[in-house]
Amino acid sequence: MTRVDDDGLICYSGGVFRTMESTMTKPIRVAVTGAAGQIGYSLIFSIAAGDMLGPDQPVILQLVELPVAMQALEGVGMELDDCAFPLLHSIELADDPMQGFKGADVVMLVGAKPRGAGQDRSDLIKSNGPIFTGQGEAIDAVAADDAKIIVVGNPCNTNALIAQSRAKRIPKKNFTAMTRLDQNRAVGQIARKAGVAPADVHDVFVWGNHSDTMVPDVSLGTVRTGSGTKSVVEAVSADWLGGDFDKTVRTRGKAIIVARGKSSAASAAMSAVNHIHDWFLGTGESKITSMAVPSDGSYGIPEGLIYSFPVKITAPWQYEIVRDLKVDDATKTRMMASAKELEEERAAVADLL
Ligand code: NAX
Repeated sequence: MTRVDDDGLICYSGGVFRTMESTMTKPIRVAVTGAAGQIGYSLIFSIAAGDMLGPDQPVILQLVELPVAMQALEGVGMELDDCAFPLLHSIELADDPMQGFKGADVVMLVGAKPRGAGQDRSDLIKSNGPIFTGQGEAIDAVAADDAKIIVVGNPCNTNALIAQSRAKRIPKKNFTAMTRLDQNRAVGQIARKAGVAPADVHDVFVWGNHSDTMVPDVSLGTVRTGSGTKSVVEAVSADWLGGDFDKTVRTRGKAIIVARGKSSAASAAMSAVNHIHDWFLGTGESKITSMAVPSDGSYGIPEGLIYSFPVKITAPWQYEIVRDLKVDDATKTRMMASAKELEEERAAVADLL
């Protein structure tokens, strides 16, 4: 049996008649900067495979690089072609965000310089900050009205603030930064310690800045074991949570640089995919996830800072900060220290805002 779709194409797949509904869904335009970099090289293949926006959602990839990296980007584009991803509607390459962000529904700001040897955080802010003024302006000028933005390039929270300040047309709430890698690191450590799969660990999250002042929080966390679901605190020891666990999560980025000689890439790409996936499609079995989003003043965090909170996804592309959690004094002190660090970062880039 055959059937002819609107374009006159006969659709037949794997012996099962398949309507072309999926390929007739309007493609989502995803712009990615730094697409030829380490993270980009994992990220864009995962997006094209459907990991981020779901198995029925076609995508248009709009890949943005510096002029100097365009040749490498062309090579990446050739590899994307060679994968023949069923969901990859088309690929556009650009060395200018004013072109690369045109009509983008999702903008993933990955491109930035990683921290060099001997560079401290304030040097990094000064060298990467200006990238995000231009990109914020390009988002304002040409992206979709309701574009959703994730900033991965470090210092990601403050870079998101800079881009947001230059894109007044786009709702402020749509500017987010990635702390999902920190959450995933925490989940990975707990799963390993408890002897379960990461899929059995839920509702662990992080507060604050994507830096070593972040605060991993397991107070809502659960672990599913053979003998039922327990709180994280019951499943692993409190001593370990307050000691090795906390330190490992907060300093994991540095440990990976020492071991690999390069910063995290595949895990960062996976986490960016998770961030957008959950924002669009929900958190599955978990009730919450971590996203760095504009503070609304909850928990005394100064309004406007892009701060990692536990959030609930209430509808596609809608999140709400989880309010009124009981926070113990020690955690509150650390949350405020991370907020203070973000206030200092904001002051350091005041001329860019
Ligand atoms: P790479 O140096 O491998 O790649 C960066 C790419 O960005 C390069 O190809 C470069 O040409 C491009 N680029 C630089 N400026 C650009 C601009 N203005 N427009 C477009 N492209 C531009 O770095 P990679 O390992 O991919 O890391 C990218 C960023 O992610 C870094 O800032 C890094 O610090 C940050 N990270 C953030 C993480 C997070 O959890 N938020 C974790 C991983 C990573 O450290």
